[in-house]
Amino acid sequence: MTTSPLSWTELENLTHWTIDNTNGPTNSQAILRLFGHQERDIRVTLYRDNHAWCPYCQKVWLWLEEKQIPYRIKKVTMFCYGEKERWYKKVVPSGMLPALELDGEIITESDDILQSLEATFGPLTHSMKDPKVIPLRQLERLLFRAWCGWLCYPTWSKRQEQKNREQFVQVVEMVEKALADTPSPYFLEDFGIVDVIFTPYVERMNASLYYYKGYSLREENEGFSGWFDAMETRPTYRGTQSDFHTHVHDLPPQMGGCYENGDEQTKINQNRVDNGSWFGLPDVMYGEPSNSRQEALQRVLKHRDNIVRVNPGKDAMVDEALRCALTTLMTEETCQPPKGSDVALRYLRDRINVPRDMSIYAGKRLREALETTASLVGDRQGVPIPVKHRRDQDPTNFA
Ligand SMILES: N[C@@H](CCC(=O)N[C@@H](CS)C(=O)NCC(=O)O)C(=O)O
Repeated sequence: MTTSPLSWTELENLTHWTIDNTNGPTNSQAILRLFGHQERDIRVTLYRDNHAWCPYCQKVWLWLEEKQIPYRIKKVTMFCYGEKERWYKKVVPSGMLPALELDGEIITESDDILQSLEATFGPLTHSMKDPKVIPLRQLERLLFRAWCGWLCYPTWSKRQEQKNREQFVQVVEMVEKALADTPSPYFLEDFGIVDVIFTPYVERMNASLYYYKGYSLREENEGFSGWFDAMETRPTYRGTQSDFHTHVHDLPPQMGGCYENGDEQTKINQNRVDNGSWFGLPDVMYGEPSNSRQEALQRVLKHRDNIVRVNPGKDAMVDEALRCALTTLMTEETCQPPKGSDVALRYLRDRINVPRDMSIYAGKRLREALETTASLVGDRQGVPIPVKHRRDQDPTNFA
């Protein structure tokens, strides 16, 4: 059945989604986290990147959320998507992220930050310097290097590509063994610091290898599979969790390039991540919350003027096409958008950022509604996502 687009007011009446950014579950929009404390109790400010792309920031972010330390968040632009804020260069002249202010002192380097935090607030189950933790930290770096060796360098022969893959898989087997060494799905007896340290890059490996190499880390390895499932039971992790689409397109400029292997499976996976369906991808396995559509709608409503303005399409056309997609999102009926709006709708589909804009299922629902609507008018794609920079994501457009 087709329907006509709802007005903005009608759409507003279809969502009452809200969360308590300050005292509620972990979320990417918060600039203050209290966990029931008073603002005067705050001793910590975390400087992290606007888009939640920086893996080292995610590590510190997760730690603070798990320990429920009251803190402020100041968001900073990464070089790859915009101008570094002048005020931040006065705080950290290199502009590097993350940084932490603890009792007035600025600390950089994520491991130093975690060590200072645990010296002040106590460890997250184990200390970074615990003899059980140190070898696992080294293993995480080994896995990171094997991943970069496979993903971030072009190969000129199938043999070299195969060798890089084998080197990565060898380290994966070491990690699988470490995970199997304890009865819990986590790295040690229970969730703790080691899981926080592994999280950012394992999440990025899962996404990037699926898309660029046709290799599904989460599905092909029992230990990783159990570990991801266990992580997804934690509201802290869910709040920082990204999706495949976001990661595979935020990594190339950050890593200096990601190289695909041209395999059939890779092509299938790429098509799936870029064009859908986004449901059933191994970037999330917990069940979809009942309010994901309402969340997606609420988040678009909040930014709708800027979303329309930055879109390369004409404002009136984008406005109507977007209302069509949102109508479909909420009513599950198709809604015919204006002629020629396929490019505009897919431009937006490709620029939803999880978790910056919304949580993972809300992002999937919105991508799906945009694609369904675009497909009614054509198969043209949006302006390609750049790989050398992501200035198309400049946060000043949404200030
Ligand atoms: N060793 C540092 C690495 C931090 C790092 O590489 N940060 C990147 C972002 S992931 C950065 O700030 N780059 C500058 C920028 O992108 O603006 C740490 O552990 O904190």
